[in-house]
Amino acid sequence: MTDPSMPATITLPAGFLLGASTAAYQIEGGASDGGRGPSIWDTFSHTPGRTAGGATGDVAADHYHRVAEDLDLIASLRLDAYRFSISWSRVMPEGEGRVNDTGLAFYSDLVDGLIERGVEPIVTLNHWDLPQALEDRYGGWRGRETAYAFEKYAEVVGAALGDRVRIWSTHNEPWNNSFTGYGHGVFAPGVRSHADALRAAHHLNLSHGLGVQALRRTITRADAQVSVTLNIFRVEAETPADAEAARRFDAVANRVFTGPMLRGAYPDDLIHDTQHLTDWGFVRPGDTEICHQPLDLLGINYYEVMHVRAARDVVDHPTAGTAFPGSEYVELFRPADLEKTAMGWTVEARGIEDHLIALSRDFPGLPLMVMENGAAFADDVSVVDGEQTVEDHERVAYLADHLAATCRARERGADVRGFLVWSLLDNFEWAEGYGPRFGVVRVDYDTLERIPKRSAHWLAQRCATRTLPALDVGAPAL
Ligand code: IFM
Repeated sequence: MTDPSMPATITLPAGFLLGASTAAYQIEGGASDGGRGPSIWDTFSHTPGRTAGGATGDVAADHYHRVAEDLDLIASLRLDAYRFSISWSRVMPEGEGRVNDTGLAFYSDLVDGLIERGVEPIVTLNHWDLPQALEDRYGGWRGRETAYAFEKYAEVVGAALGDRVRIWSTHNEPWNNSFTGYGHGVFAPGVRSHADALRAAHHLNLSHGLGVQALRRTITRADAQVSVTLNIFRVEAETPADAEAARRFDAVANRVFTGPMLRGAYPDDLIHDTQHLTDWGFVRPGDTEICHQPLDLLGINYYEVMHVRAARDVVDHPTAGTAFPGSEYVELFRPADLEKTAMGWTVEARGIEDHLIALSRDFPGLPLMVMENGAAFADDVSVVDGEQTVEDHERVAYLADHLAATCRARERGADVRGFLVWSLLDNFEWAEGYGPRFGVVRVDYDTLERIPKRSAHWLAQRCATRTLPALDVGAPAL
């Protein structure tokens, strides 16, 4: 007889997509190959002092040259779905106008290769690597013209891949694109201006709406699902007295995107909180209607809970060296008693469960998909019988707990359609270079050899058996 007090094995729901995510600049390399033009991340990473150890994406995981091997790797893991992003400057080297057929063919072949292997391709159009030409010509996302260039780019990609790709995201984490790139300057293009960050956020919102319209015009699959992937933060106030701090942070971090994209308006409190920085004159009549397009899916990237409390003095964000616009007196903190990843991020699986339930209530009728969840840990390579292995039990525990929490959120009514691990491969972690390793597959950066870690075998088993054994959940990392 089974003990009812023991947690049961979780069976993954039919149709639930389990897989892994990557992004172009983080894995591709081949930075000047096949007619690719430079992106703002090429320029930024080649500028001294911008990335740890001067790391660039010139080679990264060399996926551009090893795509056949990587397709076989994906197939060997039996992933349901593989999410990748398209390098805009590989497809349109100047960001607009001329289309580079070689670049487009690379992605078309990748899509075919996935479908042949029974893996669902999921495409993101913008994962931060804006063509440098658009930065030079229009000031990048500060320029309204960039939103219209994005519309054309979406049209080109939609027309080329829209007969085969079902699931699409316009942008990945526009928060980082705008606030980290144009506000804090820690990411490309390295601009430090809160007013510019808000301006960039609006043009990303506008481009999302234009991009959705362009995809709907060009995709021919009748069952297409168009989404945007946001890292909506799970914001938790330390005490009831910190509720105002939580409201402010939620406005500038989350509702600046969900307002126009999902509700058709910028929140009044956000405009009020940031009026000392900008008059919001860049929002033209009719813009928010464009931003607000019907979506089939909302992509969510979740890593940790954002714990906030009110502060007496202006608080600079620890990694950014500056405060958040309109949230100058808000402190983000990480409770000391919680486990941390190699990024210093807290491990709180219950956060994803609460988050998905809250989001499904906030946006009823809009299905959710976890497009990224994962963790960096200091992986040790050991050699067993002459073979290299990585026994990354901490990552297995992290993923098992977060997948279980996602399934619980589903059982409690959240319409979650899938869970994608960040990331398939160790990769270029932006300003942090190649130090943090998020992959379930290790990349030896000297030889570029791929070594599936214990977590890759764990993921393959989940995909094959469609179960998550209770033993894995809450298991201490060995
Ligand atoms: O590597 C990034 C990814 O590009 C976007 N989401 C968070 C990941 C980990 O920092």
